[in-house]
Amino acid sequence: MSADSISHMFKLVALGDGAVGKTSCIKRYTEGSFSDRYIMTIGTTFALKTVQVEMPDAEPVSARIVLWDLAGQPTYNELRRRYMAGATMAIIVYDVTRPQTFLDVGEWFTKLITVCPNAAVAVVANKIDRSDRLVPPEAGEMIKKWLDVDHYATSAKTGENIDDLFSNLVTRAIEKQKELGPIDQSLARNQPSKIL
Ligand SMILES: Nc1nc2c(ncn2[C@@H]2O[C@H](COP(=O)(O)OP(=O)(O)OP(=O)(O)O)[C@@H](O)[C@H]2O)c(=O)[nH]1
Ligand SMILES: [Mg+2]
Repeated sequence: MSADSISHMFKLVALGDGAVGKTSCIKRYTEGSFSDRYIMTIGTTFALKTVQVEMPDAEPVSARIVLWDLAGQPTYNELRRRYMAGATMAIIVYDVTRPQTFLDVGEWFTKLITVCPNAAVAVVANKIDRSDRLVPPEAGEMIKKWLDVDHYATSAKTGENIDDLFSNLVTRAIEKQKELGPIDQSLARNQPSKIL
């Protein structure tokens, strides 16, 4: 397969409580920028990114990701459920300075898995650049084993681990597609254009 033609299309959804840094992680990844100002996401927005992914024991593949950035505020529950449909990848973000956002990760995971049982999921401990961190790194290890997901400690501000988070998720999603077979692949490919 040629590396310069897009062979995979993925829908990624970002979940987690309000102000944990979902928009900031996506912006850092897709635009390489960060702002300290908080502008609450209203409803939903999306961004696009095309990536080359190195695959173990195979040629690199070119993948396009549609990143859906969903508002974390509870008012948007119903909207969020609809927009999660067809996601092949998800990040569930919490803020290491606000323990409640960590405690809510299990609930976000349940919401996601009921709509997208086959999604590749990463839980993200964001804002690790801050000196007032309250959620310890061990909590991340616990959640990784408990939910059987990837876990990354990131800073959208400095960019630490942001690229690793997304590129490893794409690799995982491609592997999952292979396991699931052609029917799920075509569903995943069609889903973003159906919604758009
Ligand atoms: N220090 C620091 N601040 C961050 C980081 N990520 C986000 N922030 C700040 O946290 C606030 C909220 O970030 P957003 O990305 O808007 O959060 P969100 O999860 O998209 O919030 P909603 O759209 O309301 O759901 C903003 O003021 C950001 O500048 C980080 O890694 N480090
Ligand atoms: Mg936002």
